[in-house]
Amino acid sequence: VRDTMGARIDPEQKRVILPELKMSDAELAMYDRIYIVACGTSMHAGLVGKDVIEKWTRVPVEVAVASEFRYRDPIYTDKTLMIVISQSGETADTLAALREAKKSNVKVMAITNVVGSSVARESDEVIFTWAGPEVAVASTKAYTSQVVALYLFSLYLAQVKGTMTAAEVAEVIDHLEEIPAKIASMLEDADQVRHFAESTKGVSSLFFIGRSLDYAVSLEGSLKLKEISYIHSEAYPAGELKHGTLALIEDNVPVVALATQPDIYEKMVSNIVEVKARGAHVLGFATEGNYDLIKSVDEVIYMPATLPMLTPILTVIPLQLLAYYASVARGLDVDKPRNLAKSVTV
Ligand code: F1P
Repeated sequence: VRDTMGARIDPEQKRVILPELKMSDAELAMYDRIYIVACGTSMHAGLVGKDVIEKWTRVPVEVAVASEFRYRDPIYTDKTLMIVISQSGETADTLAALREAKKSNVKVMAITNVVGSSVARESDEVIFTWAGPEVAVASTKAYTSQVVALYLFSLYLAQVKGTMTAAEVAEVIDHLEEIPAKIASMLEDADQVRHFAESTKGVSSLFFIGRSLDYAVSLEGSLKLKEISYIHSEAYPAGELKHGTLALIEDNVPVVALATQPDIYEKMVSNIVEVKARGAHVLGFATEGNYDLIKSVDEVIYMPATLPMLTPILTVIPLQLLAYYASVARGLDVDKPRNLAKSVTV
C-alpha cells in the first residue's frame, strides 16, 4: 500500500498523500457530486468506492456503467467530479464517457494501471494503481488495487474536507497496513473454498447474496464465476430476494451468503434462513469471532477481522479463488475464458 500506489501513506504522519495531484486541495474540497464511470470489474470496484466516499466524505456519488452512461444526458454542474476507472486505460465505453465529460468541461480523475494509456493521457488527474501487468483476461489484482486506490482517495478527500479527524484517518491507515498479511494468510488457507468449488461441478446455477458492501463484492464474485467457470450465477441484494429471486431457490442450489457487516448481520441471517428453508446449500462468510453464523448455514469461511468498511479487499479473495477452483475443476483455461478479450476497445 505504502510504496506502490500513486496515492501514498505518509507513515510518520499517518496521513494520505497524493503526490501527483495537480489541482489544489481547495478545488478538490469544492466538488459536491461525483460520478464514477467504468465497465466490468472496474465498475464493481467503483461500487465499493461509492459507499466509502459517501461514508467518509459525505459527498454523494453515482456509479454508472460506462456503456449506458454514454446515452444519458448527465446533470453536470461546475462542482461535479468524474472518476473513471479502467485497468487497461483503453476500454472504449469508458473512454467515450470521459471524452463526453471533457466536452462539458467536467474535471476527470482516472484510476488506471497503464501509464501512457488513453485514459491516463486524456484525464486531468490520474491515480496509477501500479498493479503490474494483468496477464489473465479476468481482472483480479486490478480490482484489489483499484479498491485500495479508492480508499486512499476517500481518506485524502476526508482530510481536505475535514469530515474525518486525524485519529479516524490514522485508525483506517493502521488497518490498511495490516491487510497484506491478512490476504497472505487467506491465500495460504484456501482448502475450504477449493472444496466448495469442487462440489459445484454438476451445478448449473449459483447465487450470491449480501447487503451493502457485501452486495458490491458479491457482484464481483458472481462476475468472476461467470467469466472463468461458465457457471450461471447472479448476485442479489439479500433484501431483494423476496421480490422474485426466491422462486429460483430449490433443493441443493448453492448460495454464497456474505455476512461481514456487523450492523446488518441479523438481517442477513434472516435472509439465509429464508433460502435454507427452500433447500439451498449455503456457504456463509463471516468475520473471525462471529462464530454464530455456523448455526444458520452449511459451511462458513471465517475472514480475518478488519474495519467493516475494509472487508471488501479481503472478501474478494476467497470469491476469486472460488471462481478459479471451479474453473480448474471443470478443466477450463482459467486465464483465457471463451468469448472474452482483455481490453474491449471497440
Ligand atoms: C474492463 C473489463 C474488465 C474485464 C474484461 C473486460 O476493463 O470489463 O474488468 O475483466 O477484461 O474489460 P478495464 O476498463 O478495467 O481495462
